[in-house]
Amino acid sequence: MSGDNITSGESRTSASRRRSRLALGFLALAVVTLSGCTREEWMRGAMPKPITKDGARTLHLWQASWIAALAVGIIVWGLIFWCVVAYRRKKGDPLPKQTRYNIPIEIFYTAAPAIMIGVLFAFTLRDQTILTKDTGTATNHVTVVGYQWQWSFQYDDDKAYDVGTVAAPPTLWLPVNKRVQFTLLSPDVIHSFWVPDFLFHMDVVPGRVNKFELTPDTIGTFKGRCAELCGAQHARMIFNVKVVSQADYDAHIAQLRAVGQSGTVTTDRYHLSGTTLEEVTK
Ligand SMILES: [Cu+2]
Repeated sequence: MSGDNITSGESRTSASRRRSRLALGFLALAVVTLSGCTREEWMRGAMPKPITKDGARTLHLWQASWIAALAVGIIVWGLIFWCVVAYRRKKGDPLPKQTRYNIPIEIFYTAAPAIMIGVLFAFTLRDQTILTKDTGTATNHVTVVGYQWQWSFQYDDDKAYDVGTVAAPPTLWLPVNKRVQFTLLSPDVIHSFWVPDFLFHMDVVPGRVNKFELTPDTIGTFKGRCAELCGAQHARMIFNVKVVSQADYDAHIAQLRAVGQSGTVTTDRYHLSGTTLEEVTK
């Protein structure tokens, strides 16, 4: 008897030790995770700071969705904890009445999520329509070609271009505060043109001409990548974006022209003609 007591006592101690170790582990993880974020990053819901005039719209949609999700979460968690505490079964309590096929409740929990999704959908559709609108006000036009495994950027108004290679990723130069319209083309498979700090990306689909606009308003160098798993070297489809003053942009265009990268993009695989990619036969 006394031997059994010692064993169960020991296993209780080791179980509680395990629990406290687990709790400490979670606490350490929380500290590490939370301390990595500034207050501003928390307020943005871990989204990058937008570097375009248009990015605020995406950010607000993201923040509002989180607020709505948290409000629903608080109500649901609150109800769960209230039930757990208020209706905790006490010794000798009989099993409560079991409820099933309660039509009003079933209608409610079918309709409520449908309404929530409907609201999220409506706001998303509204913002997407605005963000992908062709406003006709762009004063800078760039044709982006995504191909296995890099990008080329043609500055349509300035008749110059940049072509990347896996060994030497390209840089897209954009003058600050100038509305730019991107035209996205692919000669092979689906890619996705993504600059995380734009808070926007769009697929680059062969046989389709996709367009979108934005106005970069923050000078700096930013990272870009392909956001669509497009094959073995997908991860090497990286590039940089430089948002610069008009003078710096003009200097870069002059530099491209000086090294012969003027006119329309021609690589060993394709030649760009308007929005058509002509295959180069070797
Ligand atoms: Cu790709």
